[in-house]
Amino acid sequence: MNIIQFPYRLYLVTDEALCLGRDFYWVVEEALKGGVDIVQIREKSLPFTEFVTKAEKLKTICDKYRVPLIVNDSVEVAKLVDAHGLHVGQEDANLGHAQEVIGPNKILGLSLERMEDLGKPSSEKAWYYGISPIYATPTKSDTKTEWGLHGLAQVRKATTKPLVAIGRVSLENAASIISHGADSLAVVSGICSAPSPAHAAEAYRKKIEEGLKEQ
Ligand code: TZP
Ligand code: MG
Repeated sequence: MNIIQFPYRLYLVTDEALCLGRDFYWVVEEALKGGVDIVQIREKSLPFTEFVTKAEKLKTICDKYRVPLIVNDSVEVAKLVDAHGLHVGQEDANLGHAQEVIGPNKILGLSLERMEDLGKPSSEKAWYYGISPIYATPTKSDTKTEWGLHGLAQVRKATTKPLVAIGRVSLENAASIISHGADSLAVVSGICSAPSPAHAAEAYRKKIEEGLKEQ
């Protein structure tokens, strides 16, 4: 059965360092129980073989919940573990090449860092855009535009592709980000570092429902 079905609403982006010493796979599984419906494995410093092993384990867990696993940056890892997709930034792999390597029915995500990124021919190949960052966040410091709600609304007017907001998405700002046009919220610390990742995910889902009613 096909588990690729947009729109996803709550996108967990992993960071083991933010799991407060708890078992990484437990954190992800709790988040899935709470209502995360898409997961991205994001590893910036793991050696290749460890990245592959970790992605394989996560894929098994995600498959159990019928939730797609997306790999950040590495076309090779996405291909090797038969992930459901790949997410890249502006400086990373070319999306056309990535699609050729990983296959035609794989989700391709692209981070938008500036309004001009939308006009690039390669951007058209993306299945969804990351609004990166919606708010500046300590989790990722090398970012460019802080889009804010105004920037998000501008991108919303310029494209019909799904928009995923990422960057300091909290329970306080979640509903307003959705009501300003985001289809999904991507969260790292708000779930990975929550006392209960399952309860946090449930709470984000409720905020998303609130925001959708105001769209
Ligand atoms: N890309 C843009 S902001 C960000 C990424 C990976 C990190 C978001 O982390 P947090 O903890 O949800 O603010
Ligand atoms: Mg990247």
